[in-house]
Amino acid sequence: TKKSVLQQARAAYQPKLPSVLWGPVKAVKGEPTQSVGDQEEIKKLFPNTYGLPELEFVKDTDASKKKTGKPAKFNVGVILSGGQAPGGHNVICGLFDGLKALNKENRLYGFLMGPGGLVDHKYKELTASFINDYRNTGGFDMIGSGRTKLETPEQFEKGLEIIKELDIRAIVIIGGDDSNTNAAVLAEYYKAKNVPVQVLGCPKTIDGDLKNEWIETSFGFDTATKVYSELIGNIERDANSAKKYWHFMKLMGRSASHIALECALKTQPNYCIVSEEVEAKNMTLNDIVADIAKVVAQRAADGNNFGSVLVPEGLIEFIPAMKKLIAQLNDMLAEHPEIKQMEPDAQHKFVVDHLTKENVEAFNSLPVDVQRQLSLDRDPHGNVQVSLIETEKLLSDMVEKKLEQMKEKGEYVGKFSALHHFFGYEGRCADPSNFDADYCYALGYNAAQLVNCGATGYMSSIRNLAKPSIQWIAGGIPITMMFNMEQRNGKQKPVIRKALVDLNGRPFQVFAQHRAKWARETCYVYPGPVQYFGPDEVCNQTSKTLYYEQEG
Ligand code: FBP
Repeated sequence: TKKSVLQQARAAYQPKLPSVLWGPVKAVKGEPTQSVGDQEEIKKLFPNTYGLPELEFVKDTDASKKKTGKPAKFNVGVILSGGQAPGGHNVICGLFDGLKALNKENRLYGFLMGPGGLVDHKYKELTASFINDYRNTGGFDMIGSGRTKLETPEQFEKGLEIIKELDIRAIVIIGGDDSNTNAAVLAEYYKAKNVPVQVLGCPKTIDGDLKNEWIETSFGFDTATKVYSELIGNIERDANSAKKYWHFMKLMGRSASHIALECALKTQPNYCIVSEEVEAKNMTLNDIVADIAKVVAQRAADGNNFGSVLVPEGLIEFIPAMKKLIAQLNDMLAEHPEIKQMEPDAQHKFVVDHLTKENVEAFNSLPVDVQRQLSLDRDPHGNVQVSLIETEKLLSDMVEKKLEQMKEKGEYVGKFSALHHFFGYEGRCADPSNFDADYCYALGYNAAQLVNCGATGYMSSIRNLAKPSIQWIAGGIPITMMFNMEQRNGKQKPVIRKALVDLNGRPFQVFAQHRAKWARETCYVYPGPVQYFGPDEVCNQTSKTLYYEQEG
C-alpha cells in the first residue's frame, strides 16, 4: 500500500519504552486482591482466577547468572476487539518485539476480524516484514476487528481447537471493558479445565471509560480527543469569524462523557454537557434545553449570535427519565426479541402497551426516529447504539422552540441558526500521538512479559503515565479485581465496572470553575492538529484529563 509522506517519516519513530522493560524482568507479587464490588458473588463465579495478586515488573539484574539452557519458546495469538482506537497496531508491534526479545523462535498469530476469528479459525502468522508496515499507524486493518462476543463454552471449545493446532500458549485480547470482561471469563474457563492456555487483556477504547486505580487510561483516548479538539477549535474559529451560527457538536464516547470533557478543557466551548452531571442533578431534557437557551440569550444580549455546544453521545441514557425507559426497553427486548422484526406501527403499539405509565410519557416525548432507535438496535453486548441517535439535532430543535417562547415573553432578542456535527469515526483511526504510540508499544511489550511469567486473567498495566515514558511502571492487574455485578440483557452478570466522569475529580472541577466565563465570553482555544515532531510541549503532551488527575 502507498504511504503518505508523513507515514513514511513516522515509520521510523521508535516508541519510548519504560526503562524497566529494557532488559530481563522479574515479577514481584503484591497482596491477594478483591473485586471492586459484589465480592462474594464474583469469587464464586471465578474460583480459579479470583483474588490473584497484582504483579509489578522490576529489572532482573542477575538474570544472566541464572540462565541455564535455552529460554522457553512459545506462540501467542492476538485479537483486536470492538471499536478502532489509535495505537492498536503498536500494541501488536510491541507484543511481537517483546516475544522476539525473549526468544527469536517465538511466534505471533493474529486472529482475523475480532474474536470471531478465534472461533472460526481465521488467522494469519504475523511476521516481521508484515508488521513493519504498520508501525506507528492508526487503524486496526493489520488483522481487522469485530464485535463478536466470546461467551459460550462452544466458542471457547472451538477456540481451543485452533489454539492446540497452532501450539499457542497465550491469547492477548486488545479490547474495551466488555472484551476484557470476556477475556477474564475465558481465562477462568481454561484454568477450570486445566488447559495450559493463558488469557490476557490490553485496555483499548477511545471512550476513556476503561480506567481505574490501576489502569490510568485506555489507549486511543489521547489521540482521538486531540483529533476532535482540532476539529472543534477549527469550527469555533469559523463561528467567531462569521458570527452567525451556533454549532452543536456531538462527540463519541458511548456512556461516559470523558471525551466531551477532555475536548471542553482543550477548546473552551460556550457549553458542554456532561452526562454524569445531568444524572446527578436529576435533570430533564427540558432542564438542559432551558440552560442552553439561557446561554444563547445572554450571548445574544451581548450581540453574539454564535457559539459552540458539545454534546456527549451517551447523554440520552443519563437523563433519569430516559434511563428508566431504556432499562425497561432493554428487559423488554431481551424477553421479546421479536420486537426488532415488527413493522414501525406495530412495534410502537407493542412497546407503548408494555411500558409503565411513567415510561410511556418519556417515550412519547421523543421524536419518532429516536423512539425507534431506542426500541431497536443493540450491539452484541446489549448496549444502545448511541452513535446513531441524533441528540445534537434533538437538542438544537428544542432550544430553537424554547427561544421562540422566550422571544414572545421578551426574554430573548436575537437570531438563532444552528448547524450540526458528529465527531466520532474521524478520530478512531488517526495515526497515534506520541503518547499513544509509546503507551501502546509498552502495553504490548509488557504483555509478552506477562505471558513469559505465566500470568492468566490479567490485564497489561502501564502506570505513572503523566510522567515521561521511561519512568512508567509496568505490571499486570487481575481482571477480576475490576469486576462487579450489573444487569445485562435482562440478567445479572459479572462485568468490569465502567469508569464514568467523577464529578468530584479535578478534570470536572476545573471545567466547572471556568464554564460560566466560557459561556458568556468567547474564550475559544484552537489546539490545531496532532503534532508528531517538534518541541516536547507540542508533541508529547498527555491529555488534560490525565494531567489534572495526576498532577494538577
Ligand atoms: P469500544 O468500546 O469498542 O472501544 O467502542 C468505541 C466506540 O467508538 C464508541 O465510542 C461508540 O459508541 C461505538 O464504538 C460505535 O460502535 P460501531 O463502531 O460499532 O459503530
